[in-house]
Amino acid sequence: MTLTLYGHAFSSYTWKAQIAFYANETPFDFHQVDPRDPGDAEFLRKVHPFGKFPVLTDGDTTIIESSAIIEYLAAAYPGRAPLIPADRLEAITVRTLDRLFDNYVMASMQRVVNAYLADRDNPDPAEVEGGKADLKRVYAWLETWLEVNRFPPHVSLASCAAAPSLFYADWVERLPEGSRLAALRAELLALPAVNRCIEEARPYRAYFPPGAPDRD
Ligand SMILES: N[C@@H](CCC(=O)N[C@@H](CS)C(=O)NCC(=O)O)C(=O)O
Repeated sequence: MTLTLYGHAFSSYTWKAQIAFYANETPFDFHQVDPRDPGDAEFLRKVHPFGKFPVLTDGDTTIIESSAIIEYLAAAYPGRAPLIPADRLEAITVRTLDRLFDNYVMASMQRVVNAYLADRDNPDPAEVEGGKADLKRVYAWLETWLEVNRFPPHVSLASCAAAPSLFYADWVERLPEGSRLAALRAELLALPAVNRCIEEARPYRAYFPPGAPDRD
């Protein structure tokens, strides 16, 4: 059966799924979506209530939402990467981190990005400052968590969620220098599966609305 992943190389949630594919060397076709393409837009609207990607098709099966795609890969195409730990209690930690990175790191970074998308020259300061304040708040929580817990072995669902969210969040609000969280970001970025996403996304950096820094 052919696995097809619909997404975009610069999209953080697409990375999340791609990292799982790359870590297990699971073969797949990549369909780079162009939301201006009527066929792509219609397909996304049909399969996802908000037309969001990534989307995975496996024959007649369609999976939406990045976390569900990774759960699907772990169940249907297991490989050496412990995407979802077999131990059910360890799996809870991985799923909790996935929710934290998506709902608080990614979402707060996206809030700032959305303010620039709405008005690149005059982004709403309440949205920009609100998003940055929420990032600082979740950074502090994660720093405390990392003081007492070990991050789950790579590459798990937690790594897949943490890598793109920390990659882009740091561009919006820098991680504190010398922090455990900054060290985790560096560790994640050095993983071959993550590095591949970074390189594939490099040509699109000019699209980052607040402006991409000259690093990474
Ligand atoms: N909760 C979704 C979020 C997906 C998402 O926000 N995708 C963005 C790209 S990173 C998207 O589809 N943007 C286009 C749009 O919203 O129309 C998931 O985990 O897959």
